[in-house]
Amino acid sequence: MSLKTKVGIIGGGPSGLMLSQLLDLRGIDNIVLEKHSREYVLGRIRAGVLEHGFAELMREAQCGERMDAEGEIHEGFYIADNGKMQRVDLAGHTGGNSVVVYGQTELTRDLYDAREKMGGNVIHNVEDVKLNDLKSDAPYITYRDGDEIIRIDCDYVIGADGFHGVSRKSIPADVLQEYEKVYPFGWLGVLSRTKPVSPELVYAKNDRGFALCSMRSQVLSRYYIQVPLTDTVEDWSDDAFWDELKARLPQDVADALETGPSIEKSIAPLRSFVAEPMRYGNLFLAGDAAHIVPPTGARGLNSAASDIYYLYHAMVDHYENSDDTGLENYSEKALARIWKAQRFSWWMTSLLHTFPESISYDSKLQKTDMEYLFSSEAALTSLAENYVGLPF
Ligand code: FAS
Ligand code: PHB
Repeated sequence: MSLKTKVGIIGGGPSGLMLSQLLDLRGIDNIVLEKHSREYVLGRIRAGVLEHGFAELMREAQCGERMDAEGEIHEGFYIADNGKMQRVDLAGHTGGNSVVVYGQTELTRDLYDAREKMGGNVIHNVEDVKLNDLKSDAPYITYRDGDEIIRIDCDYVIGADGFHGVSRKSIPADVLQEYEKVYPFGWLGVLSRTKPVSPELVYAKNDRGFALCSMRSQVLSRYYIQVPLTDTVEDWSDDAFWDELKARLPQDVADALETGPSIEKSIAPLRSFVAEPMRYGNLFLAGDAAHIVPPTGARGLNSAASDIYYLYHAMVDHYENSDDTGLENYSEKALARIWKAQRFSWWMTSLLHTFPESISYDSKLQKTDMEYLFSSEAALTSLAENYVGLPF
């Protein structure tokens, strides 16, 4: 069987769904191919903080209603340095900008609901997706549905299939340039139906290791602790997790911590990764398919937002105005903002984590970086403008 569409989108995560919704609203036909079921995709616990730009994109995609009703506006967060708590005033340092605390799971649910309401074409449980004739004017995608091979002819293919997807790997090795940095630790994350310990996020630097106190709502908390790469989830009982988290927090915060059974517990390794270029012929990479950051700066999902914003406007200019400037400039423009998010995520990670093999000189630099941050309005402004999101 064969299908035809203007834009073939591989990946039904936030990147693919957001682009599909925005294009459909402008009458640009598209099909989304997703490897897993909707339930599986919604079962993944990931990001929790949305930049101003991402929230605006959700509203433009007519998916922002629940986010605006249930999400929390945060105008600051805390950094605890071995017990000393200091607040980063995001609004004060960015002329009033803020972030929205709203889980990726919920925003992905909103995007799926919006796709369904518009009769969007999202095909789940696809197998053996292959990208073909990407350098031609008539690229096509094939995938297997049971014993049948389905062909989708399209003008453009969007690779929004995440770090482990097939799209990036469809770019020839002699064309693709990959940049990677792997960190010597991971994050053990716990979700619990407990009241968040603080009204704003707490990023804790501690000689025992980094910890983060976040939330999904006033009754759903999200906590992380830095762990060695050799640790497994089985090594950490709930009690052991809560004890270690308390040991890394300022005493008054630890004393206020409400513990409870974990309803999700997982370990994510930390890496920085960028693939260049983000375009090959009529294939455009977006989101985690092209770049990954350590979650310390809450840039992961938010980096996908600017890719989608650029691609959306480029496709509209192509189909409505026969103007391909946006498509031709996409990779360069997206990468310019991606690398700034990479820098910020690396810097936040370097500032706040304990590096097991760190030499004493680097430990002194880390201490100095923290002292400089809270002694300089310019340094705090730099942190704040990156955290709320640099302009698209
Ligand atoms: P995604 O990976 O979300 O979606 C890609 C989709 O493509 C998936 O649904 C996958 O099933 C599908 N797919 C893959 N291969 C396919 C194929 N061959 N055919 C069809 N479909 C295919 N970011 C933050 O900002 N803060 C965080 O705290 C944070 N925590 C994270 C924790 C973990 C464990 C992980 C893995 C990521 C985390 N991130 C975080 C980053 C994360 O939120 C990503 O930035 C976000 O999911 C990117 O969205 P997509 O680009 O849509 O990629
Ligand atoms: C989260 O709530 O999952 C979260 C928040 C901020 C981060 C990373 C993760 O920097």
